[in-house]
Amino acid sequence: MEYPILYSFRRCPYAMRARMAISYSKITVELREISLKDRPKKLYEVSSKGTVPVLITENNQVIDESLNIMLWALKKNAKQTWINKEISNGEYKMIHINDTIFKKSLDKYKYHDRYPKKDKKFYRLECSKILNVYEKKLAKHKYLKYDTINIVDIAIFPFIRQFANVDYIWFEKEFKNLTVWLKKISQSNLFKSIMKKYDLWDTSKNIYVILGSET
Ligand SMILES: N[C@@H](CCC(=O)N[C@@H](CS)C(=O)NCC(=O)O)C(=O)O
Repeated sequence: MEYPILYSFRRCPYAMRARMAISYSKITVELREISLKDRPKKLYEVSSKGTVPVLITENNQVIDESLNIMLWALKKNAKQTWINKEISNGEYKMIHINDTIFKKSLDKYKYHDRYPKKDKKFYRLECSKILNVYEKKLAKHKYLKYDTINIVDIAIFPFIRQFANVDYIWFEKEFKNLTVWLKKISQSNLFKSIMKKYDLWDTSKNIYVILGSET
């Protein structure tokens, strides 16, 4: 039996959210763990962008955007509760803000030495403007949209995790609600299940990974 193929990199936040949706939907994929520094030619053959994650479905459809991989996985899961049939405009907008504005400021905060025009605190403040919005939302609900976990939580979580890890003590003091939210997702079986370590993909062996967990 041939399974869908997922090109992935363990620590990539986009790949993490794709793996979480696949795992949540209990889909079996052939996981191909790659090194970003030494990407296999095959990756560029399937998608010229050369980014991860990339999914090749059982019908040979190539999906090279992590959000689309999440939606593909959720559509296969009749019991999923992360979206209401389709992703809503509001959900899409929140994820888009994360992937554009927040991601840019996050990279500058993480690698502030490479962006000497401003200092680390400036980039941290830029990120915090968006995090403050989440902090307020979490004062009303357990998760970013509702009291139950939603696609927005999962799509945004790996990026907030990166932000928190730059200076966790500061993060914890500044964002109390986000700290609780982050811990809940980080400690979930779902997240643990997708962070297992795999050997790099070797063209001579296929690594079959059965992703499947409960939130
Ligand atoms: N919009 C893409 C972004 C994926 C992405 O940028 N992945 C990073 C790894 S975290 C990557 O492959 N970077 C290599 C590059 O940009 O050449 C998605 O959501 O899948």
